[in-house]
Amino acid sequence: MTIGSTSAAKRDGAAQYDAVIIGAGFSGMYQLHLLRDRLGLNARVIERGDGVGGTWYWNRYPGARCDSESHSYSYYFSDELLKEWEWSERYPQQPEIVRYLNFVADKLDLKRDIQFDTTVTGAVYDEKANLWRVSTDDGETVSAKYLITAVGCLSSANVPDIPGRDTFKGKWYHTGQWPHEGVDFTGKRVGQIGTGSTGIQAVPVIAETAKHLTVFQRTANYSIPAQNHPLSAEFKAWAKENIDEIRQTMRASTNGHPFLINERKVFDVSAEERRKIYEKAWEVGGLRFRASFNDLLLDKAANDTAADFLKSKIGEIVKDPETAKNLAAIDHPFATKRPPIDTGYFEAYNRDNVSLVNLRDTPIVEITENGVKTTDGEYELDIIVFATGFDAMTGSLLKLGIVGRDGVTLNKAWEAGPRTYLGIQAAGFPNMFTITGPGSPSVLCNMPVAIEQHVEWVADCIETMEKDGIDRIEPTEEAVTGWVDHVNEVANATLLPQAGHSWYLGANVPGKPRVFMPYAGGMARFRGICDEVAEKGYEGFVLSRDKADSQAEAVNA
Ligand code: N01
Repeated sequence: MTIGSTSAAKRDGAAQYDAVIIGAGFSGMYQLHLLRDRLGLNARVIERGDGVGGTWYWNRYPGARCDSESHSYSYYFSDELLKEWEWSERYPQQPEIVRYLNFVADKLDLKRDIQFDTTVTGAVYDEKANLWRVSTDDGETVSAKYLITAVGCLSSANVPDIPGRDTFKGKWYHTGQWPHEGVDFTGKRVGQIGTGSTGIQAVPVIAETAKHLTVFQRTANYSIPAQNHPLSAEFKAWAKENIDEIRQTMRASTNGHPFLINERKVFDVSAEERRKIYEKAWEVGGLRFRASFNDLLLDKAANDTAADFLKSKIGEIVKDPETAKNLAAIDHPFATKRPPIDTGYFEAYNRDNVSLVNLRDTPIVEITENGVKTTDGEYELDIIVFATGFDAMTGSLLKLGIVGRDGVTLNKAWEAGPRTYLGIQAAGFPNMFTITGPGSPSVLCNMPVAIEQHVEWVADCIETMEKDGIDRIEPTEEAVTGWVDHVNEVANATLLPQAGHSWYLGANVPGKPRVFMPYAGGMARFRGICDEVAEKGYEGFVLSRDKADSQAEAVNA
């Protein structure tokens, strides 16, 4: 295979590509662009949906909106794209993000190399041929030297297996598999299970048209107002004139957002000063609240001050004391679960047609044909909305049917939890790259920033391999073990593992191994580590060439 090939070769009747990319969201689209348009490789994207967007293609639930500020929720690799596109609001709604991704796909002419409406059913490494054989639900099998999984961290819906679910006579929906034609709640009795970021966005919108909305809350949650608003002409002009500065800030920041975490510590200031800082941060809104102090995730006593402030806000907003008490009965430190941001969430409970059920006091017993039954009685419903999250970070990868060297499945290799080096590769799966995989900053970061870093690193790595005639790359077991230890170590230095029921730990899916999955050491630090690994000739990886007798020869082990 040579750099510069433009069309798939046919081998044994099957198409052979240089690279197969699974998923056409932010990651897959950019990976295609780099491999095809920068490296001249012949790459194919396989996508389950019938359009681009990935997570945003599926998550069309009422109120779906990005929690990252729009001017930072964009590809920053191209000034041209940044200058041409215009966001309308501080936090873009789902349809606007899908429009943006279509704009990029059209501008870069990506769709001609994306196979839509196709689900990958298996990806098996053929060691002899050093090829990945990728099969799909249309009966086709294609081959590629490189396999890039760009399936997103939050794509595999978690629909809890509550007894009786299938007996329900009304309709039920999961927010992550929302019908494209929408759902009409007018005059309906709706039950929503789940109060994470998604549920908190959905409640106020569903409440607008439903006859009654019953929210079933298992874990009470903090939420900060988004303070969303249309973007002014001045702001739009500022964002276009300051692309370099915004890019630099996002790259220097811990979480890839366009603002830095304040250097001060919580107890550096008086209680009165702190209150003023929190009040101001509440008014500014969104994830910037977390940036008020630099020790909120490091010191429990410091965290308590933010937690108490946010709980007191619930008491100020929600009129019914019992509802306010249940909403504020939060059992984990602030931001140890992904902090939701909202538009009118707590206010929605002041409506006559919204009520809260605290599942900690009265757990769900079953779903009946009429609705949801808790230990306290039956709630009759026409529609149930499962805002119950995802089998995050690993769920979508493990569904792909990946089989590596010696017939070892990814499911087997990760049965005690995901094991990667830099979140990019797993030992025993040569030439398979994962974008924002477990062990990378991913979901602790503004996703496009994490995605661009991974995609560019992978493209640079493949370019080096092609130029140097390298046939395969995979990490050593030792490097993987070292990285897994490091991921745990940096997580344990924070309060993050203290939210024992968090999806960061896989705790939301019954039977899933409890392992802290994202890299909590910060995006800027992670970028530095990845760059250093590459500069040192891909330290921790084995790069090898095929010898004439087909025994692989290691070039850097
Ligand atoms: O999912 P979640 P999500 N019985 O897992 C409850 C991103 N996101 O879709 O906490 C009863 O956070 C569960 O309760 P508990 C963001 O990264 C981004 O809301 O497990 N309840 C919880 O309340 C976010 O973190 C944006 O006790 C059950 C809820 O369901 C991630 O997606 C917008 C249950 C699930 O919360 C996931 O958020 C939205 C059961 N059997 C989301 N099972 C934007 O930026 C689960 N729950 C736009």
